[in-house]
Amino acid sequence: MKRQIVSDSSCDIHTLEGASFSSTALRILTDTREFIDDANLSIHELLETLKTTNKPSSTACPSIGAWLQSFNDADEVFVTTITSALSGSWNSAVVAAKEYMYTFPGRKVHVFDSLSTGPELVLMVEKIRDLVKQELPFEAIVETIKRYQNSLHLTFMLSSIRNLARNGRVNKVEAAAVGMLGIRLVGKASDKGELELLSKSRGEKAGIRELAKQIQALGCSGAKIAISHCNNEKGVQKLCGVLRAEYPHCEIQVRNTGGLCSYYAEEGGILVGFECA
Ligand code: X90
Repeated sequence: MKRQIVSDSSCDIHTLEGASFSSTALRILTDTREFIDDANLSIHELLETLKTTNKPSSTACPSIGAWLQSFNDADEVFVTTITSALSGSWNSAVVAAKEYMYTFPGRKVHVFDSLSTGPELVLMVEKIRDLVKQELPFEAIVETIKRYQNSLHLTFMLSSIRNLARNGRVNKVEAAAVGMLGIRLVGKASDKGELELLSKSRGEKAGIRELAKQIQALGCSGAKIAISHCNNEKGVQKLCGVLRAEYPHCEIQVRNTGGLCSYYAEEGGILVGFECA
């Protein structure tokens, strides 16, 4: 029996060691170009292109056809998507799943709405991989992941929410913070899968401190933390210093944001997914 783990490209990874994994690309559209968020995308080129234009840009979720292809002819498919509160990705995947099961009776697809993005998706797909390795039945995996999801949080620190605001992904109060120079916005993915602002800090140092504080306040268990950042090695280093002191036995993964998260988190943005007790 063939099993496939699939996520949309908001999860920042294109391969998953020890699993048959596929990432389904979202797209980033500028006035002159279309960037496909796959393994070939140069994040540098994407960010440079965005810097040189003041014209509107946007993103697009995977098509039903793209999802169907990524299911890779498997008998059982576990799909994770970016929050359905901010993207049509989940909806598109659900339609694809229905079509797939109709076309191939007996095959199974479950689509998890992460209510989050980036590193929280990484934690989810890695947990699915572990359960697949244990050869648990399909339904048991689905139930275990639903419970696991309840123990996860995503926090972030952003220096700009220009792209979120211009694409209508933040509310008016939050959009008012656009263009505040030197301000770091710290927030989390809400229970509904929306962007929730928790505080504004003056400067990077205070922002990182605040981010670490929120991670602790939300009940981080200190077992496993996944971090994605958009060109902010320095900030991540500082954050890891604080986290390692607080959680000496924690597994901390650090990676760069992929195309979709780089577009919305923007230069300097840090996303942190973690398990809670
Ligand atoms: O369908 C599409 O075009 C994709 C739209 C995605 C919009 C939101 C992306 C957020 C990326 C920004 C900071 C973390 C926010 C977490 C809220 C759940 C990352």
